[in-house]
Amino acid sequence: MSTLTQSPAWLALRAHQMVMAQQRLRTLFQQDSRRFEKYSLSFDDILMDFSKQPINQETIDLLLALAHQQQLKYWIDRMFAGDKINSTEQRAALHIALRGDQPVYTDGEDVMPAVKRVLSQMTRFVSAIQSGESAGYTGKKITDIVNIGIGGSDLGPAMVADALKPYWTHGVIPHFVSNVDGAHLSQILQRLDPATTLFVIASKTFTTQETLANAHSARTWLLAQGAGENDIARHFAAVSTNRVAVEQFGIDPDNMFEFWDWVGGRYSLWSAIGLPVALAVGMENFHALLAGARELDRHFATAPLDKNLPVMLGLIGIWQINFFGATSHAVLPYDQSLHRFPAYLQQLEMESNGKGVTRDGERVDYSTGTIVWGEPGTNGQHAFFQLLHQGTQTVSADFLAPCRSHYPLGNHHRMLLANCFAQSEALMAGKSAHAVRMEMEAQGLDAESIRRLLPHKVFVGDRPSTTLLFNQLTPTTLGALIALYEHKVFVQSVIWNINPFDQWGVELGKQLAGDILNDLSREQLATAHDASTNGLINHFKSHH
Ligand code: G6Q
Repeated sequence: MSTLTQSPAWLALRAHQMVMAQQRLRTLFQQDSRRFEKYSLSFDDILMDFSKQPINQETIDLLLALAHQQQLKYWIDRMFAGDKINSTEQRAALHIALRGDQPVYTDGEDVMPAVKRVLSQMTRFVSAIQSGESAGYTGKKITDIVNIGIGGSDLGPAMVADALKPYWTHGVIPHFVSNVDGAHLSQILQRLDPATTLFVIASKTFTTQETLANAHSARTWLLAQGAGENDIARHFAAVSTNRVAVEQFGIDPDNMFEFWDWVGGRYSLWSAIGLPVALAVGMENFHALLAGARELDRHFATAPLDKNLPVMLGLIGIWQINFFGATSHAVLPYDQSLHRFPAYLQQLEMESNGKGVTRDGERVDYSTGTIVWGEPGTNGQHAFFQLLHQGTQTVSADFLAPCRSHYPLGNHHRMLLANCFAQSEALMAGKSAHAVRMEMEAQGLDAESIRRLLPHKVFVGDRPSTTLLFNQLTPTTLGALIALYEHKVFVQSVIWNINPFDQWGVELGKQLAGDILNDLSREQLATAHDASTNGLINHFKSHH
């Protein structure tokens, strides 16, 4: 048994869960008219309502006791101080510095001058592209950006660029290619004019197989369309920590944007990895995104834990995962602009907290990172919500919605939000056998039909959710929302005593794919693997 699951705070929560599991959420609402006020928090224009979670004041007190026991404040301070909290890679985790305005030291050096220098370089580059001063090889203005990157070098900027589409007012359209499947790059290039296309090769290491393959194919395409070797410099930029590899690829060092090993891939959208976003929405809006995150960082670092949004969001997740046995977590944005948000969070949460050993290398005996999934509402309602309402799994859910849409269209936004609120209400309250019977009687159904149908139409309720409402999806609000989830993930990692900033599972995939690529290219049959893998390799070779 681990010290965590035997600790006083953990055992107290376990005992308390047995009490709370007997409580009906709808009864808790009936008993306390101030439940919403008591169990919701605000930060700037973000309202976080967690009153539809199975909690009372004692739950919060016990969760906070767990946070104190696990030294949450100490770990928050260490992250902000630039300590090397990513212990397996001996690195700091300083995404907060990328949007910061105060000196932050790691290895005795303030990182802020370098951060500011790259932001200034981005400003010059963005302005030159947007104004047409840096044009393509025929002298035409660049109109399309293709970001080539994968994982952390794709999901963040792709999600943000999509979410901020109303701010694409600079005549530059961003596209994102990640998959090594040739279909991804080919389908995008089919629509583009090489003379007006700029490629941004985004790779922290500049060694990732998929990204380099796509980058080489993009270059071949450009040359095949009439550009010369000397034109490459006008059409390629790179974002990386690996200057040598970027130069070897032939990218002009002036068009290389640096970042640093203290920025994790999935935490890097605030760095020059955000370049395609900045090109599409302009530097002013990119700075607004950073400012939103910076404000949330300040809140995270200074607000009391019980008033701290990321802390409470993280602790509620712990309550669900470790005490109520939630098997997954649904992210349900009622905002089409956030349609990539669940995929982005999937990486953030599952890559950060999908770990089975503690910081000290001990195997854990409790659940850590959960499965994150989701789709925008209302689409999900016509697909998987059935399982949320009546399935046998415990799934916790976050609903996210803006009060104002960027796309005012008739009554659409009211209808959207009506669905959002109705779903969380139905999940919480359910529909009792009595209510179902009354409904069917009113419809004139006979007793036999009622008896037969009744169990199918009952909703047990008590399905937990948290709702995040914000005024409008502006760059500032989006920055704050993303930072909220980044810090939520950190809070949970501290409770679980795991390192959220490494990703050995990803590294394994990179290594294995390289080995098997050699087998696929060889004449001889593969024999070095297990029978299944050899069989699959050899089948592919004979059918390719
Ligand atoms: C993120 C992960 C991973 C990484 C990609 C791309 O935290 O480390 O998703 O971002 O594997 O790596 P490169 O940016 O080095 O190409």
